[in-house]
Amino acid sequence: MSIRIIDANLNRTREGLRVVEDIARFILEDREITKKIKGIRHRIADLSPKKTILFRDIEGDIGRKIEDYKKKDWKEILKANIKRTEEALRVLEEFLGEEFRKIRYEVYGIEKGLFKPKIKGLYLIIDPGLCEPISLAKEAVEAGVKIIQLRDKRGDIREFLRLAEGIMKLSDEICLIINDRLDVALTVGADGLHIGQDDIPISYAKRVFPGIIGVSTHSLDEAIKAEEEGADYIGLGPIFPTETKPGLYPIGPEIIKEVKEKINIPVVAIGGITLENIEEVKYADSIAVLSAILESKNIKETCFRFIENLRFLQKIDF
Ligand code: TZP
Ligand code: MG
Repeated sequence: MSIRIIDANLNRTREGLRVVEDIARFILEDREITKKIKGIRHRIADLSPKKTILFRDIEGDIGRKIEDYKKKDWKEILKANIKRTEEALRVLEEFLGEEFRKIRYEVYGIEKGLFKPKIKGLYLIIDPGLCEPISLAKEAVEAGVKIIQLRDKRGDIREFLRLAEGIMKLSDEICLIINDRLDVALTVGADGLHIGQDDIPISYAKRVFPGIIGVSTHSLDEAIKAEEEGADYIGLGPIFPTETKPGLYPIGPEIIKEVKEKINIPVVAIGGITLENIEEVKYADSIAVLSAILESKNIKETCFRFIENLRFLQKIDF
């Protein structure tokens, strides 16, 4: 009886989506994806035939088995549940039609978004010319830092590769972004590449690099252009005066809101950001910090305070 198939697959879909939604909401803190999944759950409820439960026969289900519980991490749980949802939607499509095909394709899109690194919260830039990079990265990761950009202007590729791999090994939770060097980003399989206005153009980098690409911008026009050219996020700054990149005119925090209104990709505010002025950059999706962390006495504590302040200032609500 097909009604039992429909009942089983509606349950699989709802359960799978609920797990994915909670991971998007509480672990990834991705407001947009959470909203999308919630919308899909409601549409499925509207499309579901009523009272399929009357035909449910748990005892008589020949496929029922009790599996041993195996502990998994959230990424495995996410993968398993998204697959379970897609498979169940495929079955519902066969029995209930077209609408479920549409939903299945939407879930494929959501799946891609879920595994794409998120540019959000604190974005730490590590410059090995200014610190001992691996131990600093280790402390940062322990404090909960999720995005690290490695920026090595010294020109020694072997050293750059060694450091990039060293940071990657610290945790598979971090999104590692390589500054300038496409060859290093590709070789180590970094999550992202960050380029300036005079580096390799985005369109060329995109031909070979599968990860996210960020571009430094200093004005609204550059920000709009970067999005049009396919950047996944922009760095916007220097917001405040900074000695880390002298010679660039500070553009002030007011521009952040203006840029946010004009583009849809994440905006990373950069330049002279400290725990004292962080509130002024709260409209950015993420803030990039170099000296305020690299020069602090207690790296872990400072990272932690940046993360906590940002969480407070950017209030996550659903
Ligand atoms: N690009 C614009 S400002 C800047 C870069 C790389 C330096 C940011 O460093 P700090 O020390 O946080 O001001
Ligand atoms: Mg550069």
